[in-house]
Amino acid sequence: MIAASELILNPDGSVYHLNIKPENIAHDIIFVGDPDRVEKITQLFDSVEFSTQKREFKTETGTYKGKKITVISTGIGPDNIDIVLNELDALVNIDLTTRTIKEKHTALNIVRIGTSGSLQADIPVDSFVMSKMGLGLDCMLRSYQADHVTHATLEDAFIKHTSWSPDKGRPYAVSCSEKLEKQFESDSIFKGITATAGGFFGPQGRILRLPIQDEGLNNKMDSFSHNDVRITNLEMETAAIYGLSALLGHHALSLNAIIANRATKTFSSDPNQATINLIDYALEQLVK
Ligand code: R1P
Repeated sequence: MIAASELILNPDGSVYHLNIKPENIAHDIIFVGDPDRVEKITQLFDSVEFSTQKREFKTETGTYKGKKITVISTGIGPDNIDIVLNELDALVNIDLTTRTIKEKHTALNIVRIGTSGSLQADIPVDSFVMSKMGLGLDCMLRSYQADHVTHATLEDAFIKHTSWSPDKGRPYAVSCSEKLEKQFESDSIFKGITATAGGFFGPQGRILRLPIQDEGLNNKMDSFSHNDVRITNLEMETAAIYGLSALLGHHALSLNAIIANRATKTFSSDPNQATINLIDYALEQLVK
C-alpha cells in the first residue's frame, strides 16, 4: 500500500497537483507548456467534457473528430514533468482507493506540442521538429533507476565531444516511441535529438549578467551527432517526458515549433501562428 504522504490525494480523491480523477482523462494525451495553449487546442474540438486548473496544470478533455483526447499544460521544466508523468501514471496504473498498483498496466499515448529554439542554421524559425531522442542535461531522471532506458554510448560520446563538466551531472539520452514516430512523421518535419535543459538562461547558454560555466556549449552541441543524428533543438521538457514515459511504460513523442534560431540569432515574427500550425499538424496526425 502506497502511503498518503507518498501519493497525495485531494479530499475529493483527485491527484494532488493535477487535480484530476481517473475518469477525467483520455488515454491519448497532449502536453503543452503554456496553460493558455490548452484552449488553443480544445477550441478546435467537437466538444469539451471536462476542464480544471490548479497552479500551471490546466487540463481539458474532449473529442476531436470522434477521438477522445486530453490536453494538459505542464508548465516549464523537467521538475514539472516529474509531477505530471507520475500523477498521470497513478491515475491509470494505481488503484487510488486501495493505494495499490493495478495488475493490468495501461499505456498512455503522450504527445508534446511545444516551442523550442533551433541549434542548426538550416532548421529555420517556424519549422517543426520531431524529437527522435531526448538528451537531458538536467539530471531529473538520474533520481530513478533508469539505465535500462538510457543510451550510455550516446551519453559518453556527448560528454567527450563537449568536455561536459561532471559537476553538472551525467546527461541522459532516451528514445521516443517508435509507434508514435511512425504515426506523426512526414516530409515536412525535421527529426533529430532534442536537448532538454534544466533552466532557460545559463543552462541554455544565455548570458545576461552572470558568467556561465561553458560559453561554447551551444556551438559544441550543434556540431555533435551520433549515428548520423544531430542535435536539432534545445528546450526544457522532452528528455524528461521520454525518460519517465519509458520507465512507466507509456508511449511518448515530442513535437516542437521552432520559434527561435540560436545559430542565426533570429526569432519568429509570429510565434503564435507557428504554434497554431503545429497544433493543426499534430491533431491531424493524431486522428489519421
Ligand atoms: C520556455 O520559454 C518554455 O518554452 C518552451 C520550453 O521548453 C519552456 O517550457 O516550451 P513550451 O512553449 O512548450 O513551454
